[in-house]
Amino acid sequence: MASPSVRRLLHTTALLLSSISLSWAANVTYDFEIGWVTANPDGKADRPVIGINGQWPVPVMEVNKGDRVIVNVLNSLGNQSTSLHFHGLFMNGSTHMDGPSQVSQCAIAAGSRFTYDFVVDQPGTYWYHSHNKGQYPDGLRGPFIVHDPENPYKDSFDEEIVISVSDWYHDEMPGLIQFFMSKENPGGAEPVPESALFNDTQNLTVALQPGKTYFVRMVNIGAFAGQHVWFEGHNMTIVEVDGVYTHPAEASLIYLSAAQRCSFLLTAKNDTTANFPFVASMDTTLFDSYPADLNYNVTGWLVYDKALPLPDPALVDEFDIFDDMTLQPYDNEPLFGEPDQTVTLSVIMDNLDDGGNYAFFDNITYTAPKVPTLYTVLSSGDLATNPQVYGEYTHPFVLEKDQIVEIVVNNIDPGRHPFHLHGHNFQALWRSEEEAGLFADSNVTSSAFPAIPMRRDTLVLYPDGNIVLRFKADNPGVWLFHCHIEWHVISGLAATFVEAPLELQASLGGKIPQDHLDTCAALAVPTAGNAAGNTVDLLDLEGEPVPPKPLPAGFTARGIVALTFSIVSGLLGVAVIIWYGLAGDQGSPKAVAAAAALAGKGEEEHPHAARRIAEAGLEPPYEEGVRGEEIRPVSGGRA
Ligand SMILES: [Cu+2]
Repeated sequence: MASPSVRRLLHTTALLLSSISLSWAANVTYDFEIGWVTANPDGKADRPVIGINGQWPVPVMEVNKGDRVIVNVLNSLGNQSTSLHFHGLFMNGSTHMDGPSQVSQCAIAAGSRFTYDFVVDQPGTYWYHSHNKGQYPDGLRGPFIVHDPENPYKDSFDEEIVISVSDWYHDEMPGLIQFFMSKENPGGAEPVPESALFNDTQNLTVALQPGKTYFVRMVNIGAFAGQHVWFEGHNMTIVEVDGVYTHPAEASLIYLSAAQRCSFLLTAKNDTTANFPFVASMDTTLFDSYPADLNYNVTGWLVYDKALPLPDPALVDEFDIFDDMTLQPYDNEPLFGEPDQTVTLSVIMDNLDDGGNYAFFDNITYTAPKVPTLYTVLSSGDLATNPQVYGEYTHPFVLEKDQIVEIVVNNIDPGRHPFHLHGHNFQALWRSEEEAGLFADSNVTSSAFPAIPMRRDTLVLYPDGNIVLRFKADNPGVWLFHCHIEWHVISGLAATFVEAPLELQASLGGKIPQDHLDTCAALAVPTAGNAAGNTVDLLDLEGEPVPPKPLPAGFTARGIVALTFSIVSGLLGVAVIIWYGLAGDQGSPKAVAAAAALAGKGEEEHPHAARRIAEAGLEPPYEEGVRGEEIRPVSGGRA
């Protein structure tokens, strides 16, 4: 046992060490001029994309844990406003830097400057993207890596690799959104992407050295599609999800929803006698249709020897998906106690009076307020604790400091939805199987919750199932909780947590930077008052933005949707019969079975998918002439 003086010495040394690690913290400044450039990442279509400093893909942002990050934005788009959200960063003490427009800031007007300034105190794999008007799928999204000198796995790997995966559209979001929300699309069919990408390209090659182990950070920066990802001939040892280190877990195939991240150790083979494909395959169960030219796979290669061929990936029989609910955080944080507040939300898709298809939590489809919600907090005095001031359609929940908050989400919809909470990660206590119905109707009790639950910031909710999450309200701020399918953000699948508003007033009152207020002025957005902009009577919400009215009595939205679907499926049936008649050899049972398996569903359900995979899967899985890009791992980990 150490003597008191030795212990004091050790204590002093520890203090010294901690001050040394603090001194590593740096100011990292990015100057981002956001503007239009032309790109063609899948080799099929030139299109305008949103780039940074004249470049696209946008840069990978990289900082060290503890760094202060300053991002000076100039919006040179000319025709669109913008914003930046740093997905997964807690923004503790800086909720005004979180990014969603009309929530914690005004959009950055065309021609305006705006500075994000925050300290990053968490390690791991994140990403940044526009959080304004469904804009990021037009290109304004990229990885954000927080390196960690104290990475618990630092002795287990040699180098780091960052790989983004994404869906890709040939058309720009404003036009797609207009159609998606129109009465011409009463069933709410989401636009289906044209392609999938690795690192915003196709035919990506990753140079590996035999025997080395790589810390691979994979980020789904897509708009819509979840992605099945696997590496032929190599296992993944998962060690991080969404910025949370986990105990090691072996996986052969992972599913990454839009916005999710997964880091894993991948050990290279000891010989260089072959190269190996890796594949991301979009989750086609999300798609309502299968355009004829859709290739929903993207392939890359682990390259051991450039002189050797890049083999086609093998068809897989089924997707054996790693269940992220089985993960445990490395810090072994125990299950939070019984909640102080429970928020129960049910996901519903329905039509409103304008004929568009909207997404609801219960009876509310999110509609942005006149005044950004944070500015309502800061200008409403004691009434900031009254959810009424934030307006009915921001779907506000006021949380008290340090409450344990439970969120129950029931899916009354046959689609998969990845739910994301800003400002926190959450303990994932429960996820039902598909078709399980309401959580309240199940006989699941607290005893079914894991003692050490997995934590992340984005969790997939299964069709007609339910999830239960908990977090501690220890981060005063205004935080959205929303589905991360961008189509569903647009159609209203969001709620607002106003966390510790009085503490927020005390810490941020009078401190909103002038450039934040200036862009509001440029867009004529008020910066004080309730959701209706009323600064006199904060409980008078007359004039708050509202969604379209419900459908008139006598019309049932479901009836209209059902009618539409039955007409469409009738037409599809005819088309399928015609196709089988014309298909000839393309419809050979082997090809169709393999194709259907690849699609993750029975062939009878989606014959179109089968045909397309049969066509695409039996040919090289990539187009000639697409820019292949080689990446080399960067140094990191063990020396
Ligand atoms: Cu969704």
